[in-house]
Amino acid sequence: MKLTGAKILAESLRKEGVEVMFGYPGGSVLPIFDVLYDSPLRFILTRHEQGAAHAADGYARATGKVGVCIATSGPGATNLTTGIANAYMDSIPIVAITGQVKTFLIGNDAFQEADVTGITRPITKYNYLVKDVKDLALVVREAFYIASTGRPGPVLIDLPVDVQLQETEFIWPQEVNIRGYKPTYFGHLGQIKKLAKAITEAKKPIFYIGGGVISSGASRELKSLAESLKIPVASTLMGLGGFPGTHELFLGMLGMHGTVYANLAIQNADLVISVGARFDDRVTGKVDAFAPYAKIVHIDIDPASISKNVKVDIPIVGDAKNVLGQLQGEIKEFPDTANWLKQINEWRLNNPLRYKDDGKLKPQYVVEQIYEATKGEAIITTEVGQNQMWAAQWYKYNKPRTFISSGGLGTMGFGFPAAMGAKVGCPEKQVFDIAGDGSIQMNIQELATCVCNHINVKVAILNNGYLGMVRQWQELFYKRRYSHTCLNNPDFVKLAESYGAVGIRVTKKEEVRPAIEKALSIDNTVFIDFQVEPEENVFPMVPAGEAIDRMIGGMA
Ligand SMILES: Cc1ncc(C[n+]2csc(CCOP(=O)(O)OP(=O)(O)O)c2C)c(N)n1
Repeated sequence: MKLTGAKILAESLRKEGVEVMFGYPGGSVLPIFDVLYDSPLRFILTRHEQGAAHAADGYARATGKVGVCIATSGPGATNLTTGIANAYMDSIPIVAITGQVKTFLIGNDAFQEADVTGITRPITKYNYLVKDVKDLALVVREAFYIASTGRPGPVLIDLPVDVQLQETEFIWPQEVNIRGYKPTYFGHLGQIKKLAKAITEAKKPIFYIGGGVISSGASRELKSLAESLKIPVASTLMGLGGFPGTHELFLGMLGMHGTVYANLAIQNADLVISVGARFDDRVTGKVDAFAPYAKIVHIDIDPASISKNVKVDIPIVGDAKNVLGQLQGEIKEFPDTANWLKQINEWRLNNPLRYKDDGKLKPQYVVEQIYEATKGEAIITTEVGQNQMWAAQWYKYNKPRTFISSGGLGTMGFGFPAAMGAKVGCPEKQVFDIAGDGSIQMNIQELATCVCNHINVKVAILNNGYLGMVRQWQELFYKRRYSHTCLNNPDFVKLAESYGAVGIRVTKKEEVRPAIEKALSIDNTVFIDFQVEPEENVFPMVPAGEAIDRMIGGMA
């Protein structure tokens, strides 16, 4: 039977197991929206295309499936780009579908034309402009395959409106075979043996884990290896949840706002085993001074990321789960790490994460109370800034896919729509967006999406009246010259109410816990406006470009 391009698209999405899409309509996607009118696919109308892309991203991070978003041509498509770049930087599988002007108008500056494949080339893993309806089914099949295999990432399909209307026979390709695209899933045995030997000989080994542990589902293998070898584990922001946050071998986050003991451990280690992490500058600080005494091992599915930032002694290309499984079989002798763990525990005892508890309303306290009230079982999303770092430091993530944050791009406005996507994907979980008063205003319009679709998320606004993280840098490095970082905020409680959500205001420490409990008991989206100490800072902190053991505000 012949189907139109729009119908082929819907059928193909169904074949891929897509349950939900986030998006926004327009002239160049009208045929698709017409098909959606009577399709069983759940469609969630966001209030901005950026919200749709972040929602698809949050859905993907929470569920491990591919997130899907759709927008019209021109401004709809360009509004998606921040969300696409965000997913690209954090290696998140999404498929973005955009409408395009009619094929014969492409290149003519037609109304609402934007060269979206050109614009997104550097921020997608792959992208397609479909000019012939006969290619469409295969393109969709390939797009999902590319997005979700190897190092995951966003794929874009740009679909001209006339192609959506053309008809052809719908043939679903059974297989995909893309020339030149063959991810390596298993590590080279010789390299793994080298690593096993290095581990046996090490006196001060450490695991440094990143988001790759989560995307490859390697947490179990990692835990079993770390426990049997007694090797401590430090994590990047993206890796949080990849190893249990309450485990005695866990050192917390490392890098710019990492714990003192994680940073000291890596700087004194003789073997750093990096798993699915990319040596981001927020982690390494000054690269030449990073882990100066260590042999460096890098396990990563993406060969291009190996030795990109830091020169690696033992490179291992492969899927983290497989490689750690292979490694387990190769370890013949266990290292003796007793002294090393003793030393790390001394650092830990002397330099715990801390804040001054002076009876005022502190953001760290708010995050701790969210942790207690949700028993550590919520999915936490974050915005960007101090709120993000406090959420990383003060909530403990015991399971993968429970901490969802914009790591690579650091996108303000990510957390709220991502929370929406996560809740749609995991309706049985509590989802909390830990937000700043600046960031939440970047996609606050998604309140309407939440309320209209009964997406029950909680938002904890750590309202300090400032663009806090930038203000912190101005305080520390620009002599407190607060240039354009003081905010003039709306009444968040009234604002939430005006959308049909619930707003709660908290100004005192003793109101924190009851407010959180109340929010959790309400079956609606709730904004809690925590009016926290305006000039609280995130510590410890490594100034940009310094070695990561040059921390301020955290050492005993
Ligand atoms: C889209 C975007 N614009 C600008 C920045 C730069 N930036 C990083 S943190 C920050 C301040 C965030 O303020 P707020 O959301 O109030 O959070 P706080 O740091 O106070 O917790 C800014 C402006 C960014 N990360 N993203």
